[in-house]
Amino acid sequence: MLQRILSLEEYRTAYKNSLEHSEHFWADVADNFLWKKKWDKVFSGGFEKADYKWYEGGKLNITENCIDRHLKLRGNKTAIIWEPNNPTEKNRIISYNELHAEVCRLSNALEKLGVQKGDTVCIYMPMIPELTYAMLACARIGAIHSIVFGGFSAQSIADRIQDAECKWMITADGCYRGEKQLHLKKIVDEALENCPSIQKSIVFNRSDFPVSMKDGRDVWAYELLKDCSTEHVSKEMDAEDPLFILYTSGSTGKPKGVLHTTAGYMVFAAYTFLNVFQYKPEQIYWCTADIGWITGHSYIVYGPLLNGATTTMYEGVPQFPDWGRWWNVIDKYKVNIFYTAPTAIRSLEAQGLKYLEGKNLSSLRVLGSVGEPINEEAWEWYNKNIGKGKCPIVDTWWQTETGGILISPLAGITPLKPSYATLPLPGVEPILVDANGIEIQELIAEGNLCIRKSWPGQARTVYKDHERFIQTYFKTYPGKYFTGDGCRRDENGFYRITGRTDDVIKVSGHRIGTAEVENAINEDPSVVESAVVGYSHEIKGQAIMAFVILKSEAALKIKLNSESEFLIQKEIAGTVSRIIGPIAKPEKIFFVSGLPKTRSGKIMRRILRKIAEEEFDKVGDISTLLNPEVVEEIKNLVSK
Ligand code: 7RM
Repeated sequence: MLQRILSLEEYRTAYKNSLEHSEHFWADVADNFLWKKKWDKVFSGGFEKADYKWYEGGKLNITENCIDRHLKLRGNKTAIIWEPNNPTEKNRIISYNELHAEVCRLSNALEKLGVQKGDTVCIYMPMIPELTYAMLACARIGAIHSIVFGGFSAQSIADRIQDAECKWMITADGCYRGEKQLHLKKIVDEALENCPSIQKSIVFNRSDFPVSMKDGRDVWAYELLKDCSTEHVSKEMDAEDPLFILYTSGSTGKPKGVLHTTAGYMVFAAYTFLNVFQYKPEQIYWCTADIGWITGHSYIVYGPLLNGATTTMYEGVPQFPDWGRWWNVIDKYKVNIFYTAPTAIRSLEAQGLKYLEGKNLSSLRVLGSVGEPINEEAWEWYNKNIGKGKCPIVDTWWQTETGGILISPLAGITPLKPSYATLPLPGVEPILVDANGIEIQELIAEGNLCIRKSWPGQARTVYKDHERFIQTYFKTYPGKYFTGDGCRRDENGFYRITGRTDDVIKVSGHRIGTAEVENAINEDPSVVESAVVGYSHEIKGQAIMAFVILKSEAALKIKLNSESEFLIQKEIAGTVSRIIGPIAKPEKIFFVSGLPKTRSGKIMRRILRKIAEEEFDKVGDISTLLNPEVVEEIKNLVSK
């Protein structure tokens, strides 16, 4: 098995070694996996053409590493603990043996249907074990999974299916989230109306909601699985064969299909999980993310299973049936490692301490944070009330594109500093560059965060758009990977991520592009044009503020009847929800007569951002704008 870094001294040695003998370092890490054939070359290529490859010539199947290799010693060990939305419903405990049987069965079923190596499979599923089986079955037969988060709309699913030309769909009839019932199959049916590339849609049964099955297209999973064997010979994959696509928002245009490949992602997910959380055999691990996001891919499924860990999957929401639910779950399963997002920590903090009463959290050893900067107050609250001052908090910085954690403390091994992601993992070399792209040599510095050299978990491309991949990540600062984040470095060389410097916002840790939201708002029949920015929000970290120019009829309605203002705001929020999903709904919508624009017609979001933060004195020089007068109008609206 993989070796953990066990002391600060070992960390320093490993770090130095990883930079000086990079290929040797990553070969050593990769040696701990099951290969059908070892690689010929550890690394090749570079950033210029973004043609880097890891472990080329290697042959493997990631699911053998996630499952089969554990069976001999740990077949009866729990792989997945599944906690249902409703605490009165029975939970499910799935051993590695059972996981193996289920994944094999589904692999056989998919092959029986005709799913082939290299096919793209869209998965739109609730947080149930079958979602994990579906991803792993795809990986086992060499199909590329493209998971769409359950909170996205029919239109978003359709966009993603079309972009990836998915041939297959895996979904469920419905699911439960808190008090809500979600009719997933209905949403998928709507999406598939515009997706002729889909040949079959496999439907798992999770709810008792009535669904209509389309003849020739829809198949019940239980029918398909009925006589499939629980043994399956996995496909031999090349190291650089695609493993999955995951769509993520950027500053411009539609979400990008970030592509990860097999061996590099595997090595990196496993290595980071083990070292950051310092996972020890028999520990119970729980990450509260949804598998529809990268955090769920890497740190609910692949990272933990590759290490033979017990990973917890919770179907519901933190406030159901009340805000004590997560503490009950920790108590119930004696969770040792708990990984969540700052936005959740702040929501829980806001409930006061009463929900913690009577909950035994003494099993906790390590706490984690991910998705957005964690403010000091939330860090301290988490440390004191959840970790009882005894659990290191790993503030893990990474991205969909990085595949796994790049900067983070190693729990109990490297030092902590509240609100700092602290030090890079061995094998990762962060650098700060100034606005001109010059690397900042001073130790204490602030700048744009870049990474100097490739690491195995790095995304390989944007699916079917390599040019966009190069443009987005490697052109701003030639020769470096640009993260899109601003960052500070202190006297110890610790990194503090300050947030995105582009038009990407993190709302409750969910990544959303302002351009997507604007496009959705502009689809609304009442709207002429809009501009969207993020602003600080006490609980969500960031929230969405929209400035909208209405068509004259709609504007007139508001003039005549002030109630219509609220109705039109609701309508626009509804439009965004329908087109993207509820997570992209603007928190605040202001109707304006114009948007601040340059003489060439470009919207000055920088000005809107300052106004949204109510930093009116930092708006700067507006005299060169086409329409400086709107700035005053917008300031007045926002400050009201
Ligand atoms: C894992 C994930 C990536 C963006 C990234 C940052 C922000 C993530 C932290 C963080 C400060 C952290 N992937 N971010 N983790 N900022 N501290 N520990 O979130 O692709 O959805 O988003 O998230 O801005 O660029 S993501």
